[in-house]
Amino acid sequence: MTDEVLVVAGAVLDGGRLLLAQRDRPAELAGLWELPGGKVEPGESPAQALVRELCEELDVSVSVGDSLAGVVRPKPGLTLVAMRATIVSGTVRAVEHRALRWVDADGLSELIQTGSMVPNDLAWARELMGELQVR
Ligand code: DCM
Repeated sequence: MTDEVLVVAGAVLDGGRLLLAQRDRPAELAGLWELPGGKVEPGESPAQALVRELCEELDVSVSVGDSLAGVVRPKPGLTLVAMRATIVSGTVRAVEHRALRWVDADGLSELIQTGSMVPNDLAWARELMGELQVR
């Protein structure tokens, strides 16, 4: 179906910390934190889309690794997946987001508990918590 939307988000981990981005839009999500990413365009693989999106949103080049287990289907026609990504060049900056933040397990836990995560991203946030905690 042509109206199926696939969104790919990046789990950027570096030195035991996870990169989160604070949304600026739409109003109902503004201020909440997410794994940065966006829609897979026709003809792109999810990995290609993630490289493009993180270049546009964070101004860095990344290499894409494996997918996280969680697949989120918040409504018919919308599927979200997350893939691991490693920065290969550049320094992240918030091009499209309100702010960026590197969190450890405690920082992520606090954002989850205070309802500060984009709801769709909670599946991955909980999955990533485990990895941040074992370090
Ligand atoms: N989205 C999400 N979590 C993310 C990235 C995106 O829930 N980490 C959702 C928000 C929008 C859609 O995917 O409904 C498209 O994202 P964007 O507006 O960033 O292109």
